[in-house]
Amino acid sequence: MSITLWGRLNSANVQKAVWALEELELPYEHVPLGGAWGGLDTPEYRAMNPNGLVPTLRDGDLTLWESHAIVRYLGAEYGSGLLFPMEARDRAAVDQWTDWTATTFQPAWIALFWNLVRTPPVKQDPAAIGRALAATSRCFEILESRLSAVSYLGGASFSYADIVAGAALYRWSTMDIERPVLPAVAAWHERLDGRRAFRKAINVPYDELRGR
Ligand SMILES: N[C@@H](CCC(=O)N[C@@H](CS)C(=O)NCC(=O)O)C(=O)O
Repeated sequence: MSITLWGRLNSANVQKAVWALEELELPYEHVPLGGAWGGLDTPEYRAMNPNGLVPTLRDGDLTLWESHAIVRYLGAEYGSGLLFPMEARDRAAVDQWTDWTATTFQPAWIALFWNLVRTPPVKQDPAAIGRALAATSRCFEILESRLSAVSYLGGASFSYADIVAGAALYRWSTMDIERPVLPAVAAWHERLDGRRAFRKAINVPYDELRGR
C-alpha cells in the first residue's frame, strides 16, 4: 500500500500524523497543504476531507481525516503493539487521555497559542491570554499528577496518547509565558525528545505562523 499525508508540517494536528508515521518507520509521500500553501478549497481535496482542514491521510483505498483517528489507525494497522495496545483493558487509559486531549487539553493550549502567537500583538487581549494560560496550566497540572505515577500516559509503555498530547510540548516549552514547575512533565518531555520521530515531527519552528 502507498501512504500519502496532506498537510503543512507546522500544523500541530499534522505533526501528530508525521510523528506516528516516523515512529512506525513507514514510507509515505508528504504533500504540504493549508496555511501559506492553501489548496484546502479545491473540489478534489474537499472530496477527501469535507472539512477543508489538515491532516488527511490516504493508505491505499482508505482516506482518513481527524488527526487522532489517523494516529490510532496507523498504530492499529502497523503498530503491532507499539503505539496501540492490543488489549482493550490496556487501551482504555490510552483512549481516555487521547479523548481528554481532543476535548480539554488541546482546546486550552491551542487557545493560548492563537491568542499569544497567531494574533498580531496590536490585537492581543491580555485577559484572554491570561484565561487561556490558566486553563492550559490546569491541564498540565493534571498531566503532572498522572506522570508522577507512570512513565507514559497509558501507563508503562509509549502509545498514541503520548503522541496526541505530546504534540503540545514544543510550543508549550518555547512560548513566551510563565510556566508552572512540573518535574514529571519535564521528565516525560525529555523521554519523548529522546525519540527521533518526536524531534522530527514536533520540534518544528512556528515563526511563520506569528500574527497570521
Ligand atoms: N480535529 C481536526 C482539526 C484539524 C485542524 O483544525 N487543522 C488545522 C491545522 S492544525 C487546519 O487545517 N487549519 C487550516 C489551515 O491550515 O489552513 C484534527 O485533529 O485533525
